[in-house]
Amino acid sequence: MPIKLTNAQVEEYNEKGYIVVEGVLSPEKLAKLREETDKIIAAASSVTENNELYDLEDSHNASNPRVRRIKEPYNHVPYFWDLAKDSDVTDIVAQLVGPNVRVYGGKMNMKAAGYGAPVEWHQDWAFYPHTNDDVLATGMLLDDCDEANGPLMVVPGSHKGPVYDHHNDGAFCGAFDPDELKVDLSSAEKLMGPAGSMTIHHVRAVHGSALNTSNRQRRLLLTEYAAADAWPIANLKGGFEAFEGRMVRGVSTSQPRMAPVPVRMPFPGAKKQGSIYENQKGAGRRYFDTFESKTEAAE
Ligand SMILES: O=C(O)CCC(=O)C(=O)O
Repeated sequence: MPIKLTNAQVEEYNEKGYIVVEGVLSPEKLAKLREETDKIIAAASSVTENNELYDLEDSHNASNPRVRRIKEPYNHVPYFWDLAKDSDVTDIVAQLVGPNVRVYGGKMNMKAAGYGAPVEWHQDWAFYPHTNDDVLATGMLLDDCDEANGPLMVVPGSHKGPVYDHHNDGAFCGAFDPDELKVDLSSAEKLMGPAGSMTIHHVRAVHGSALNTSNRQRRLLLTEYAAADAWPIANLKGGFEAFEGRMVRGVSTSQPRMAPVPVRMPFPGAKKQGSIYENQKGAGRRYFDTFESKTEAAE
């Protein structure tokens, strides 16, 4: 049976800016998702540098392939698009952003056992501001996720606050200086659950995640959804046709709804182009340990 959010879950999302919904993916769909993911990862051994599909850990090499992220997998493997437009997911999204829904983008963050990279605190809104903020990201858990394998952490209520400056040294860096914040990062909650659960976080919510130091991987398939009348103001992603092709529910509109939302543009662009992991290399101060910093400290 497809899942419908209760009123309490919708209220919780509106209040805190996130929820976790268990059992969204059936065991069959989860098995297929893992199988398709394994195929993409197996093909990474022939890849030597970041490209349009792979984002690699700094320690990646052919004999020891280490993929940090699969970029926009739905552009490369049909099953990922099937999942992005699966009504088990989009009907839930529609309860939060309205009936007309478009995919903005997506990726799978791998967070491998032992070294899976952290993601510094940030707001997705700083990367892709829209004309209104009925925009969110779902995160499908491919693995059971608990405290130890690097859960996504979100600061409750931060989606109602300001958009922070994600620049350093005159360029966008996809992270903010944790010392400049007006929110209490220690209040962040961990979005955990069994495989097949789906996290949902609001586009303005402050979030991040730590290094995976456990012996279990944590793969999270993130898909960004927007109300059809929320138009991106920094990048349509692939031009108008591709943008329209990402409608997954209801009808499109060429009349954006303008809301009084705080916006900072992600320009000048990042000195380290590519994924958020690359962008954040330009950040001045880091909050989370990295595999490299931990190893150095231990030596
Ligand atoms: O994978 C994670 O835990 C964090 C993901 C995230 O916030 C991002 O990639 O924008």
